[in-house]
Amino acid sequence: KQTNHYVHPDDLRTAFALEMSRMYRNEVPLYSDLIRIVEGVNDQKFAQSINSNTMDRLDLERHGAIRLGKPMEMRTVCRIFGVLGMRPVGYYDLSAAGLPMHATCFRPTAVSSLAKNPFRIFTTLLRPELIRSKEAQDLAECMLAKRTIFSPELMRMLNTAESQDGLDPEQAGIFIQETLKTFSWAPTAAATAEEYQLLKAQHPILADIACFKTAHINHLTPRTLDITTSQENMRKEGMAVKDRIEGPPSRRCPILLRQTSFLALEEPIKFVNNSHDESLQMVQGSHKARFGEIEERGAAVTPYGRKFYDELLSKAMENATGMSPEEVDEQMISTFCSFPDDWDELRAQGLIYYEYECTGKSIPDTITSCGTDRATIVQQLLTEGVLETKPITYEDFLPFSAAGIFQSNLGDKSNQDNLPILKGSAAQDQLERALDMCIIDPDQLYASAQEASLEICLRKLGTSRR
Ligand code: OOG
Ligand code: NI
Repeated sequence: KQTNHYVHPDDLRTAFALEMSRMYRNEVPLYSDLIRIVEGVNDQKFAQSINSNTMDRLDLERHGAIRLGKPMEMRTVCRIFGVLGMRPVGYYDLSAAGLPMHATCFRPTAVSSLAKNPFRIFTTLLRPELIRSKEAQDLAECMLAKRTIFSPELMRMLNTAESQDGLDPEQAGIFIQETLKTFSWAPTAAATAEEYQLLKAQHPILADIACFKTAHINHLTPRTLDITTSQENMRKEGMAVKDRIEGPPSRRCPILLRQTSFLALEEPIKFVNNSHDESLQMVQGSHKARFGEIEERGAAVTPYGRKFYDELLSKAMENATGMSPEEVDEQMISTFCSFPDDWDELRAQGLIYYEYECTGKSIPDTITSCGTDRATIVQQLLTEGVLETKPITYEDFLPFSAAGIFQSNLGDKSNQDNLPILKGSAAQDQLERALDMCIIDPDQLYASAQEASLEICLRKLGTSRR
């Protein structure tokens, strides 16, 4: 079996992420400025904290987002990302936030792959049944039924990759270039101005999903070590920035994910003419969809920690109605006072996931494993400084933050308030049918990363399961 000339999925993903970033920098020059700002802040921040060990993956680290229109697109995208070593992790019900869609995140799952390059794509799928206007629903579905966002060459390469279980370097180059076409910007809409307006009036996201020939990437997001400074620097450069940072307030011990963005740009597009006669002049218009985002990642929280976070968030948001962005931030800080802000405390209370590391110190004679349960031994090893713990980075997303990001970038708030959208219930099974795959539970990944790190340490120390 000659498999060693195939490119490793981790390397394919890195090549893809780099090409995607290059493409987006060309398409949206403002994103180049964003990268420069974030790199400047990261270099400074990194210089101040020598023991940060995230730098190796940091300059590569990105997430992006795409919005898909039909189940078949989701299935194919799932196969494509599979070749890049990315699996669907987590279910996000966006109907809870008034959006007619649900989502998953494609990302690597193995600790070693995450360490190499944790590139993620937040991928939403339209749920036409949640659109109340029958006319808009029918139009969107009819337009989506007609489109193909994958080139024949891409489908051939995808089949090849799956049947031979890998791609050689030449095939990999073709695969990546063809995949990028699917996610590139096509400034000529696949809709007439009337169709576009009809969908947009119903919900701007509908127009964005259904009126184009590609599933354009709508943002890319580098990771910053200091989102507050990055946001200040964005403002200083005159970028139109979202009015507040989503997610938990600023803390000594960062948890989960904080995000902000520069607002989507109004970009010229052309609409097709009613007559479908190509020789007729196209109608000029504009569309707002593409933006640039930054994120600061903290520790992954346990289900118990997440419940606590969600409770505090909704409490703060309830109190925040009618407040200015600055007041909301203050409200968040005061509400989150009850969420411990000390790593040992967070760990002791079972609020976060962490991994174990051997410090290099050997086991003192006072510790014997005979007749003692593992939890006690581990506690002793921690107390004696033989083992230490480090929070595990949160690799996923937050549905309410995502909704905030969507909302800020769809433009025209007024027409969102009269949205005639049904609040649907979560439909994970429906998304899994589209994917033709089960969605992986992120908590299982964090829990097993924590457990595996302990196993490795105990084996190293020779105290494993005696
Ligand atoms: C996706 C928004 C969600 C995030 O970082 O939470 C997202 C979109 O606008 O399509 O990317
Ligand atoms: Ni994002």
